[in-house]
Amino acid sequence: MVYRPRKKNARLSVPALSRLPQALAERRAPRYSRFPRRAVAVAVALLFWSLEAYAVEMVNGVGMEFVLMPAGSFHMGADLNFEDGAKSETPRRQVTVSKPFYLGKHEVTQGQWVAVMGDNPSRFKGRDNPVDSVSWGDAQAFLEKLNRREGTSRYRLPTEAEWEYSARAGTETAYFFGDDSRALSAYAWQGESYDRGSTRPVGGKEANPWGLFDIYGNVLEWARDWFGENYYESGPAADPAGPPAGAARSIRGCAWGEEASSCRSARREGLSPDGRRFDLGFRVAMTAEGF
Ligand SMILES: [Ca+2]
Repeated sequence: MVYRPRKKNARLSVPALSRLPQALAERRAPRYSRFPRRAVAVAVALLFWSLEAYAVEMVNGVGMEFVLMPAGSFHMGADLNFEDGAKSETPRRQVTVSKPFYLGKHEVTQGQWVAVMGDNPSRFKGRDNPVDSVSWGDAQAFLEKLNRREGTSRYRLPTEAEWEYSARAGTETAYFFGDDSRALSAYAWQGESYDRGSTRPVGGKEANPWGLFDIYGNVLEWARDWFGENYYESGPAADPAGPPAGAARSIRGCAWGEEASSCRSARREGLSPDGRRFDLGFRVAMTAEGF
């Protein structure tokens, strides 16, 4: 007797993912269940469409990598029961980031800066090191040129709320890895001597839970907001974007020369928008399509 393999039943085979919606719709089924199957097919098709429209990660024309941050709520500000925060980091309050947005996986590098601006103002030269010694105004000039170059208006600095929400990545502790600063060296270039230290190539340490590198350490990062010392007392709970005016713009994170207590998620400072420091750069945010 010749062994004959059972004929493969095409209707039971696993269809290629791209054909799944159609396969679900066409699959023979009792009459009473046809409508639900079509509904499932439409839902699956919509899911594929939305995943394509809102890719979790993307790369732009100058090689900047972005990660999609989901909308959500978090506790913004320092918890003085467990961390040594400044008064400007309080009161800690519930804040909602109502729209998803993209945030740079890395600080803007000198290679990316030069590709857009043509010159390199950084003290510590290195193609993959973060750009340093750029003012808030310089960052705006970069963003304007980047937007023009890519034919969009979506590139901008993150708000303080967006920055801290992304840095925390769902955590409530002083650092995204807990409250014990002894783990910091795995995630951040910091604690070096200001006399002998420097920036380092981006991405050399571990990322935070949402895939962002050098959130603490390497360079401090400009945020979009005006800096308000008492802003947390009166700022809105939904999408706070800083006071309407001020003398300083907000900076977040910490620098390669700073100590661990400065490298907390809640840490915030202000600096004149004209100010340039060799331990200060920025990270780019991008508004998600349709928001
Ligand atoms: Ca940083």
